[in-house]
Amino acid sequence: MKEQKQNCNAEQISALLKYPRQVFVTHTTSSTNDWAAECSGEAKNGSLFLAEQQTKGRGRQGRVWESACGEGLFLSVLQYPSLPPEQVMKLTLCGALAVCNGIEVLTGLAPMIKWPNDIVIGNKKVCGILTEMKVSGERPVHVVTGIGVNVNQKSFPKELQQIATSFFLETGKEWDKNQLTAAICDSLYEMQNLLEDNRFPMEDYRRRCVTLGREVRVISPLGEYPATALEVTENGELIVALADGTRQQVVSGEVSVRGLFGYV
Ligand code: BT5
Repeated sequence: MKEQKQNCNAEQISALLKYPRQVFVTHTTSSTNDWAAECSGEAKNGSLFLAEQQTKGRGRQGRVWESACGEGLFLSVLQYPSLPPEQVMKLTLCGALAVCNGIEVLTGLAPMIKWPNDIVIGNKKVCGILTEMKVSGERPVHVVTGIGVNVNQKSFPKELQQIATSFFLETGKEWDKNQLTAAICDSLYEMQNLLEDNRFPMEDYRRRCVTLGREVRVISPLGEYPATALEVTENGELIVALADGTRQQVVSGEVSVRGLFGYV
């Protein structure tokens, strides 16, 4: 029997969640990250914001996130974290690991992580995560974790064909975005509890991280240079070795991995 694609539905997501949260769903918005940030202070901690399409879906540094109607999951989680600022980087890793676990539980696929938080299957990107924060003084006022997952796309625009994949393209069938949302968000809840308890499973993150041991190109404000990725520290920074053997710590920014997304 042909499986029916499900649109996002707040009641269904609420019924599927093991750990209850407020859930808001709309058909069209500019960006679920903006919508979540606009609701900061009013919506409860952990609230979910979902749309069927985004008119201005974005990635990091103003890049566009392809957000055509219906086939992708566009989800933002609004949080008021009690973490000290130095731990906030770990929230990003937490998001990546939770998304991987959620995808694996639902689909049986084995997603991997390109540091810090792209989710890949094989050599292609299946999910991007955009963490945005409003800070007052030393503390974050809120953190919005925006998660874009390619679920039921049958094809991608030309410029993404070599770098993007979807669950449909990997498995030949359509998947329910409500079940996926619940699986990701329940895993996120469990991961964040571990993080706040200082028990974030960094070893699981490292095992999933395709960047480690690979040749990479670091793109920083100081320039672009080749290196080898060695390890991810307890705080989530990437340690790389340069050609002359010097070690360097990469905190954020861009790291292309040789062989991924057409980088050779
Ligand atoms: C990301 O940025 O990967 C973060 C994407 C976050 C999207 C979510 S959707 C819900 C929430 N609301 C938003 O407005 N955003 C978040 P970055 O690492 O900068 O990657 C962007 C690059 O990925 C683009 O320049 C393209 O090359 C590629 N790309 C764009 N759309 C894609 C897609 N659907 N699948 C795979 N790759 C894509």
